[in-house]
Amino acid sequence: MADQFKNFIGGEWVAPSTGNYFENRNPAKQSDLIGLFPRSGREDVDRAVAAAKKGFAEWRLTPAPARGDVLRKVGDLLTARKDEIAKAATREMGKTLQETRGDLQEGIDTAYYAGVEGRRLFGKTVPSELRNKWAMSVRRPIGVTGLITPFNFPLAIPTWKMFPALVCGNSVIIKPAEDTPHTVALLVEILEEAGIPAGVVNLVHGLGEEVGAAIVEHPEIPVISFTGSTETGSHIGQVCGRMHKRLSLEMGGKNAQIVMPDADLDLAIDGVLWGAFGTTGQRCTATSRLLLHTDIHDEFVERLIERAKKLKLGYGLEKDVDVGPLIHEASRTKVEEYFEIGKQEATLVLGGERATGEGLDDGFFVQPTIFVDVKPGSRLATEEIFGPVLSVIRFNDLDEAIRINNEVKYGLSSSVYTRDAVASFRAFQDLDNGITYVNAPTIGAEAHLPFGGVKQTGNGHREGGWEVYEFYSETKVCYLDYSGKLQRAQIDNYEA
Ligand code: UN1
Repeated sequence: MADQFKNFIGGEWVAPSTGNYFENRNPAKQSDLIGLFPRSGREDVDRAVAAAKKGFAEWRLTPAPARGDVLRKVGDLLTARKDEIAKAATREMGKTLQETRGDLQEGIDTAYYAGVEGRRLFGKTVPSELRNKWAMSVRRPIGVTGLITPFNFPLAIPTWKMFPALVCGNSVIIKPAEDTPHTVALLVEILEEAGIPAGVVNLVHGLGEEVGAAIVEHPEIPVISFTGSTETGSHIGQVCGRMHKRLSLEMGGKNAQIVMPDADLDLAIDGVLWGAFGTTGQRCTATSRLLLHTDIHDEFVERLIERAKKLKLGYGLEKDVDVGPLIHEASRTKVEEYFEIGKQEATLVLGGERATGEGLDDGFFVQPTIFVDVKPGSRLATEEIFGPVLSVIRFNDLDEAIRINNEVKYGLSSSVYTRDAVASFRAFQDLDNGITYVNAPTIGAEAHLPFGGVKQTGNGHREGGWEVYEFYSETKVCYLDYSGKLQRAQIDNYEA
């Protein structure tokens, strides 16, 4: 009998009101059943909201440095259980142990960063226009936050949302992706162990269209943060717009690595292998386009294929595995559709098929795939695939590369390999992305810097970094007039 997991509401592990559960299986070995997780309903979300409102009433009054101390403890506990949690994440998510350890490290960094931030949730003190009047701003918590997280970074992304929300004094209802519920349950267990008061963190498992929708539509959850597909994000945006909710969206990407003729080609090859095929391409920051200067194009492609051929596919807990499976059947079907689209639109030089053989037949494996002669504007060059598919595009000069980079609807990250300072600074200035790397791949965000994209990647907010603390708190301005008389702003100061 498989383990049956529970929701965490009001400080207790409870069964779903629906009595229903869904199966969570290992994407590398479908026969490995990880457990049964609650397929919760609206009633469970209502219960979580009631608990989170109670939790908030107390937590908002807990001094921010004390809230931060809880998160520093969370960082310690996560560090102590790093191996165990990372293994559980690899088992249900599929990426290699090295990658899930990195994913967790980002969560640990976020915990310590948030912990310190509790000691400096700064407002501003500003001179008033008037005599004997004091003016300042402070940061206030908002209330219950609804956090909806994806499968691909099952550790880092929930922490990016939960920890700043908590340090700012809000309470949390988190709904993890149905593919990675176990990892997030472990995170919540650690928050409980660190002493987070009852009701401050609540976990409701379930499906997006059921629990996710109930959270987004709930009138008593004023803040929503979502990372996932552009399609779902657009729908959430409409609901939150109608209900005047504060919303942070982090959605798709079609990120390019640009290689200039003066680049260190070995370094650029290392970068694209990690950017395109790490996490099996299932990152919003995945390198899905490789823009090669015509002078180095042919040599680069040849060397890249040689290296990519050597990538070892398999179960992420096994030794020397480089690339794990896709997350589920629907994802593999989608990637296979792009194999066919690519074969029509461009020239296939590597992969393009399902991966079979020893250790692969029980999971959702596909071959790392490279297309060349990809035309800017084609489906392969513009649509997010979320799989290990790299599209190579040739260019003649930096202006053209910048133009190609910018002609997709997404704008998360970009990367340029060059030794030229002018090209680097032009890239920083002209590439339409939230993040640009020089001589590093399109992935590599650090927890204390703002993460997010422009155009249809997001809605202007950032995760991580200092900016996220503004998202999870409200600015309140406080004036104190000690002049003892009525002072009329804009009248008495200028016209008296
Ligand atoms: C994502 O791609 O979905 O370096 C998030 C990065 C990661 C986070 C990526 N730490 O970009």
